[in-house]
Amino acid sequence: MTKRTFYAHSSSPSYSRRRFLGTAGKSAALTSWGIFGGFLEVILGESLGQKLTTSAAADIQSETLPKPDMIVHSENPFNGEFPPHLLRDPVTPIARHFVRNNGDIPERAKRKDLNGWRLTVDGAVGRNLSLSMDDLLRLPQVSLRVVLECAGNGRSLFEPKVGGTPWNRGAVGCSEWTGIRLRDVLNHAGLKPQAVYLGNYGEDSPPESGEAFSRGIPIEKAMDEHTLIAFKMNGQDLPAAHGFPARLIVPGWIGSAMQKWLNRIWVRERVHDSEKMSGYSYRVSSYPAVPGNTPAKQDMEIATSWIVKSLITTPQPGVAVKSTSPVNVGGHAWAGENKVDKLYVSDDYGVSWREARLQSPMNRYAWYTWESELSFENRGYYEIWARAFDDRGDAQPFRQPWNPKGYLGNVIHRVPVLVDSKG
Ligand SMILES: Nc1nc2c(c(=O)[nH]1)N[C@H]1C(S)=C(S)[C@@H](COP(=O)(O)O)O[C@H]1N2
Ligand SMILES: [Mo]
Repeated sequence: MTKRTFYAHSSSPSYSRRRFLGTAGKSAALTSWGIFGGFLEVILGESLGQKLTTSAAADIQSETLPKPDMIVHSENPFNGEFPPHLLRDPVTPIARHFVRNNGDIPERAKRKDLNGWRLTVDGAVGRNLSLSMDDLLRLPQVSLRVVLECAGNGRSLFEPKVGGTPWNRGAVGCSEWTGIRLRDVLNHAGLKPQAVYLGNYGEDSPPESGEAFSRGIPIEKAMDEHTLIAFKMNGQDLPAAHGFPARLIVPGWIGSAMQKWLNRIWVRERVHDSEKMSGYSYRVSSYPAVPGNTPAKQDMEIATSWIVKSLITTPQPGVAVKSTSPVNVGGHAWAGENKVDKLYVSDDYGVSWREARLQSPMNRYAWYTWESELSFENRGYYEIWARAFDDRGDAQPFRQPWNPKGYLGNVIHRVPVLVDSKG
């Protein structure tokens, strides 16, 4: 039997400095994603905001929180998500994108004030940088559709219950991010050979207890051509809640890697060891934990990329349908660093499965959309189940594997429907 991925970090390449140097310069990722290569060429060098999509155009201008129809988990710090049936768009409008904050939104972001803002780069670099927005905007610009999902999305589905923001399934979106490549900035600073990791900082104030939110990524991922410092979301300046004026976009990885209100990149000679990189924060056990039993700290490993997952956005849960007409079902699927290979749906508790039509995204790291039809011959209560497979053969589980903080939840999504036999 082939060994299945337990958690995302085990499916990621090992991030040794040596491997990074060995592959630098080659664009291995592009060859397997021909469509993406073309996409990149088309939009490279375009001025910010030209690449608008229909959904983007419909985005609300208002930055008031909560966004309309949002399920609010907390006001201070602000955390809110949307129910899956409001996440139908291929490109998630700003008005439907979840918000996850550990601290307060910086005043600068609320005022949209660039005055005095700099991005500093220091640590294991040839020269320290202090860059203005104008400096950054001189670099070539790129747009990418990227799934942004909180590591804790699905946390409320863990049994036994775990602490933390009780996200259901809506702490995920796929918007279009425009910015510059992080590697262009790092190359400008010049990485020293000892550089292994970034420690990223934002302008949000620390919460009452503990340090300011800071996380990091390995140099290899930082130097990947898809890793961005973004200034725009769906063609608009970043909204205050989403990181104005700049945030990281680390495609395929958990949302916490995507530092908002970015103002400092500390190039480190060791794995970043801030509070949010340590202990049980954004870490999962290196072995399948006994549900409810917290593994020792030394058995926890940093959570990196997401694992295969899908969402049913149509129909809305609990909808009443007629047995005479087929029901349209559909949603999205994504798989971190991997491709989505298949999506199956079931209406009989997983006894039989039907393959859905799966549409590849415009570029790597965007979510796939899928659709199918189901017909019901008898009245009663049914559940629509969706199960995605990635190109490594990993699939979504039927029961949620447990870890102490409820990260990387990807148990299959189930949506109830009521069928009325009278047609
Ligand atoms: N500076 C800063 N960056 C941050 C956070 C934060 O609290 N502060 N939260 C992170 C987490 S946990 C997630 S899931 C994403 C959420 O991004 P969004 O609010 O734009 O959806 O931002 C990440 N970046
Ligand atoms: Mo998150």
